[in-house]
Amino acid sequence: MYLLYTHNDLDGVGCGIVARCAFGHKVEIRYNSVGGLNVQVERFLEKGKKKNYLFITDLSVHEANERGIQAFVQSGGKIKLIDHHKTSLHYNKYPWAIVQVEYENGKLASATSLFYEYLMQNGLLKPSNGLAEFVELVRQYDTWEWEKNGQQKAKRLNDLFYLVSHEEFEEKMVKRLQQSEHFAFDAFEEKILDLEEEKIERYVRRKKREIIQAPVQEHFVGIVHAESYHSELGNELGKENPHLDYIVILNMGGKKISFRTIHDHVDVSEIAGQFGGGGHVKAAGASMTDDAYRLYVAEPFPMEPIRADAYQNTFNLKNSAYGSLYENRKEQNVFLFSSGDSWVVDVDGEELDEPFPTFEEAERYVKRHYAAWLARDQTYVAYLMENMADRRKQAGGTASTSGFGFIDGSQHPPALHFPAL
Ligand SMILES: [Mn+2]
Repeated sequence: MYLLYTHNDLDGVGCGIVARCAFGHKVEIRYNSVGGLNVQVERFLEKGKKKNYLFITDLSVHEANERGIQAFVQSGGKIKLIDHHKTSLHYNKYPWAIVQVEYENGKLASATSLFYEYLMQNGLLKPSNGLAEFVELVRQYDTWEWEKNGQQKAKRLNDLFYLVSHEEFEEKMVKRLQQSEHFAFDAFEEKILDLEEEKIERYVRRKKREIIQAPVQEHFVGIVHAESYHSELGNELGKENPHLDYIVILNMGGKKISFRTIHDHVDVSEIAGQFGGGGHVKAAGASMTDDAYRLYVAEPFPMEPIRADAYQNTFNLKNSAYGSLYENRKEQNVFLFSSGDSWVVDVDGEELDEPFPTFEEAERYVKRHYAAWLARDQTYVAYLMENMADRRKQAGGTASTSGFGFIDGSQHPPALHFPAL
């Protein structure tokens, strides 16, 4: 008898589907959360049945189980752990583990693709075109390669996965892969997936209005509470807020945390590791420990959500030669303008000492330290007029009155001509 203990996401259940194609009813499959696996493995080791063959895929075990597996295998037990998480790489010192994050051609591995290849190489699975296509879709989804490849089908496969139970998905896919040469959705699924896509978009849009930003340890972090669509949210919120080091998605009911980043300077698997979790460099997860609760839930709780940049502006644009105005919940006016080769930040009339070499760096600073967003045109125009009037007063009315100009000799841009004003 074969046993498969695997993860309960698409990649984990992908392993279940591959196993079913290889072993039919001769495999017992259990889908586990990250936290649920250790108990299963403990029970398996306690029973100590040497005739069963256990595969563990897409998940890792704690240290006691690691030692237990090693002892069990040394005494003749049969266990294989196949994973692609960076935080599992140290298992490679054991003969019972195959952990690979990346292929030689630079593509990222998934548990499903590694398990599929393992079974093929060991003569346990016959090659099939449809199954190969399915495995590749799972791999692209799990590694997020689908996005840069424009492989919408991989994304839709994951959407479909969350619309039905794991068992139903497994059964549906196995039947389909055994019957046809190519992997495809049927017309009804296509229709449902269109609806689901719209639903996800609405959900993500709503969550964009709930995100708060907080300094946590040495990082600036975006925090949002959500039960579903963590990958989509992590990606969207990360891209919309590049000034944040990483995004944290809290599932209070499940007591779980997801960590996502779009940046190379942060490794979220290390951050998840502080709370006993793990994963990949750009996507990781952990259980909600007391520490995590304090840092990500309790302390930031009184904070208000950050607002998105005004997006329909004609005048107040980023990187503008006339300067760009930001505002925040403290009603501070933060004005970014270029002066010579650098960008200066003015907060309520006081210029910061250090200029920035680029607009992007100035904006990143302003967004991190002032939680500010790009103001709307209306606010911008009012700010410029007031600012000008103040300066005129200071200068005793000697300023040029032709058009909307800053006073000559100031560091501000010299002229601003908006016919619409
Ligand atoms: Mn995976």
